[in-house]
Amino acid sequence: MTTAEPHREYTLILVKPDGVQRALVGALLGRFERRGLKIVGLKMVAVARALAERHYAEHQGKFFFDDLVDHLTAAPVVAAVLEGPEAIRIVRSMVGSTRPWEAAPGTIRGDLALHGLRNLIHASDAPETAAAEIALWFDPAEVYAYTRELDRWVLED
Ligand code: FUP
Repeated sequence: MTTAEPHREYTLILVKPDGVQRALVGALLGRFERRGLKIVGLKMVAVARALAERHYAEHQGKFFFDDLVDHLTAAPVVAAVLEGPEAIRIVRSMVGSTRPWEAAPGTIRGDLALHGLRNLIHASDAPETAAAEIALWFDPAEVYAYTRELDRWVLED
């Protein structure tokens, strides 16, 4: 998998336990599909504590780390790899600010999240983290390369 081609940038999203429990999986994936992004990997995961700790390794030692891990392991999550031009930045802009009260209306968190850790979704924030997170959550064979007829109407070439 490469991010060298402009149309082939990849990012990881997690519909976190609050998103799954609130029955928002379809609505959240639908937003990304409607934007034109391609789902190239998708699965439900009952998250082991060790996986949650690795996912949030950058926050290890912070006061909220245990709460973060508790939350991510509280119920299954849905993990997806999304592909598209500028996928990382586009998905982050659709997700909105970390704190729901700062998230702009029109974003996922600005429309659907209200409080603190209950911010529904995780999305990779940079090319390096996207590559590391995709490798953490998916085997290479679980990320599919396929063409969609509609892409000639979504992409420029
Ligand atoms: P985001 O990328 O927007 O999900 O935000 P971060 O990776 O910075 O934070 C990950 C999670 O940590 C968020 F879901 C919320 C939580 N967090 C706190 O609880 N307190 C903080 O001060 C920062 C983040």
